[in-house]
Amino acid sequence: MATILEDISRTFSEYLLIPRLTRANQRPDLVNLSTPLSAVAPNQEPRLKINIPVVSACMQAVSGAELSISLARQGGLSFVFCSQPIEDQVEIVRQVKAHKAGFVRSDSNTTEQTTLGEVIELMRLSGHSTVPVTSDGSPRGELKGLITDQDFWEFEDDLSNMVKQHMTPMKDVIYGEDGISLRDANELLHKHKKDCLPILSKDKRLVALVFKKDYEDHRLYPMELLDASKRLCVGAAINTHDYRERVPAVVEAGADALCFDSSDGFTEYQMEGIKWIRANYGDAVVIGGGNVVSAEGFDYLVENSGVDFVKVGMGGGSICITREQKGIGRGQASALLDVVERREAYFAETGRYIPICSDGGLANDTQIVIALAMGADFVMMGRYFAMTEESPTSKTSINGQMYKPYWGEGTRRAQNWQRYNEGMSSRKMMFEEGVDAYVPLVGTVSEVLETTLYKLRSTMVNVGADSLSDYREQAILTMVSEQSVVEAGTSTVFQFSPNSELDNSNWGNSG
Ligand code: MZP
Repeated sequence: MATILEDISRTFSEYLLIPRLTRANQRPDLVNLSTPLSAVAPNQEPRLKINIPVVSACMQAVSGAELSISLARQGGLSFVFCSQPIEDQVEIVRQVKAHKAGFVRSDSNTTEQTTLGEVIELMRLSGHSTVPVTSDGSPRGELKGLITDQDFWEFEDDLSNMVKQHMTPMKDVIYGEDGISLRDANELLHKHKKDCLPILSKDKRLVALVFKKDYEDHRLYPMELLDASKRLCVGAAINTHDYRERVPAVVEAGADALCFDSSDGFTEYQMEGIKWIRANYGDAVVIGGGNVVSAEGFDYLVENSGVDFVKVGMGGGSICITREQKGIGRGQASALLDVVERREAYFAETGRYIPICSDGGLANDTQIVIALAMGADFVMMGRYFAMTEESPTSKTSINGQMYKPYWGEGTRRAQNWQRYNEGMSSRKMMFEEGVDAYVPLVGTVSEVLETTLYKLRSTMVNVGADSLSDYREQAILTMVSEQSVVEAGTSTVFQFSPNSELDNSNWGNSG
């Protein structure tokens, strides 16, 4: 006979935190939000950490290049969706890695014999105001000089002049030698009052460029998530069908972490996939597995496959109808608590710490705060990011309000049959597990995260925590009755002007 669990399936909105002692030296801005994304071996540092406990969902309406760049600049990580051809996903990963930060490969170059008119056109197309002049016009050619938009007057100079007549020649170019640190390169820019520093090999070939603008940008984004080469970090979703081809391609493009995108990861297919990646890449690659909703699912992935982090959630996503369609899933709070309890026991037994990601169903800032208190190391969100300027969809005006389309990966529109047919060869979606919807546009990634993270930091101080691991340790949660939910609201007073401009935490819906 079937086993019936005694506990009922619970959601985040059924819990509240109890305040604990706040010390005099605690302030929200001093709280550390960094969190591991890779498994942590005993007495070792994690191989990958993120600076804020937030990642974006592996979804077409969410994780494109622009959003991935914005989120990495805030300290989080995106997982570029895999419901697209491998080469398209690779292109997005490349765009994020090439975006900026430190040493960049020069993508617009010219030669001494090019005309001024042609170089102006190149500047217009590329948006760059500084163009290296190399022997053959390639990004690795011998550097002959630099030409910038300050070196000519477009409407005064003869546009048929050669670049050579206008450029700053090599004898006057300040450059750094290959191997120079970013700090030293920035010092050279500062000392010589330059905007761009070419980095040259011993034989004077162009290797990279360092820009003053990037240094200034970095100061604006102190939490930026960068790899060892100072490039922005980005993750890539993979599936159990084509990982043998997809993984090498996204790793080669520079993906910093991989994550299986599956509605149900408690499968032999996924375990085999993780094992294949470990056999081929060892620990050089960070891999997330899931989704699971039970201790049993956690054990299966962790003990059999060597997964780095485990993603929890089934049926809670804002666009998800899996529970209605198939009668399977679990309340997100119950699922998370079950998996976290098992993770703690596993840590006590082995000394190995497995980060947990709570995926989907977060309807407002409070629920993020509760999920992290319950033991999630980070949260994955779709709707939250679909509502930002940077999500990869176009805005639409409906009755004077701006919206963005948001659709589940289980819809006919997304055609992500791989997410729902683990390992199986059928390319058909027999029925939909997601809906196609609109969500209100609420602002930029940095605007929404600023409020959310400030609230998180503030609650952490209320429970006396300096870091997310302290927070999990210190948190005491209580269940709420329906009456206390009414008490928590403002139902007994009449509000003249809801302060909606200051607070976007309901993310545009009732949550
Ligand atoms: P949410 O943040 O919008 O509530 O949920 C996002 C999560 O829902 C994703 O990370 C994924 O796990 C899940 N998802 C994506 N598509 C579907 C679907 O079509 C879905 N059912 O459930």
